[in-house]
Amino acid sequence: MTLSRRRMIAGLGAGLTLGGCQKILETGPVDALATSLDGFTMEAQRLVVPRTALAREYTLAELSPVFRANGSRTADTPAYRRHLAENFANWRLTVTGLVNNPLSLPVSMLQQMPSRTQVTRHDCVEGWSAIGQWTGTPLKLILAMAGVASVARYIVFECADLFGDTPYYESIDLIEAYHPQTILAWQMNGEPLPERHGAPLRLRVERQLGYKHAKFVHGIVVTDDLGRFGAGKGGFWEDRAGYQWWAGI
Ligand SMILES: Nc1nc2c(c(=O)[nH]1)N[C@H]1C(S)=C(S)[C@@H](COP(=O)(O)O)O[C@H]1N2
Ligand SMILES: [Mo]
Repeated sequence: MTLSRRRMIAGLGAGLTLGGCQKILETGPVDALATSLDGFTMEAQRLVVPRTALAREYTLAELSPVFRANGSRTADTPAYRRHLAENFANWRLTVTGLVNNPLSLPVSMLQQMPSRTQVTRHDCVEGWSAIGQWTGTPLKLILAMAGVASVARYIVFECADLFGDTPYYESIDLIEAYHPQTILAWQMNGEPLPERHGAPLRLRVERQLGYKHAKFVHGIVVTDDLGRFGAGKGGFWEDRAGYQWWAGI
């Protein structure tokens, strides 16, 4: 089912020579068509695949020789440049919102927590995929440290990269947040997470399409209402280009 869905999107992308997310933004009708195809397959899948199922994991022999970097390849701000030069020694992941204990965690502390390593396939809505190995801290462990309030419904990820003046942001629900393969990754293919793939921390949420995998994450906000973020649809591209908030694959 995933494959046929990917073929449809890939065919769409090839036929109309879509390039980056930016191009999708510029081609409204194409995006609308992709969105309606998405809607159809997502609905069909929701009927048959349990939300808690694991995404397929691959062997190291199956790693893609080239893993494309997409969207922002850097968070090109003076502050980010400084963090990069300091090897992220002063980067903090803040956890705020509907939590009992707001947190501000250095990357080194996340790296000392139990971690998970997984080899998975990244599927971008534009029609390309790549297999990579990711190591990171399970999001559920971070949420457990913060103590999520019972009224919480969504987790919002705040990123350091800017599109004009607007930082990228994304959100997921609590089932995705507590899924065993949902991690804040700080390693890719056994190496420190490269800048272009979202250093020092990026979300891997393996049951969802690429745009949900927030890179350059510095803030996690626990909320009961996505309406307070951006234009209210739960993510940067959801608000700008009609991408589906539910991007399950
Ligand atoms: N902060 C941030 N996260 C982001 C993006 C972005 O532009 N900024 N692009 C998204 C998209 S569309 C995809 S496909 C993946 C690409 O991840 P990669 O660069 O590691 O391949 O990141 C996602 N996360
Ligand atoms: Mo993407």
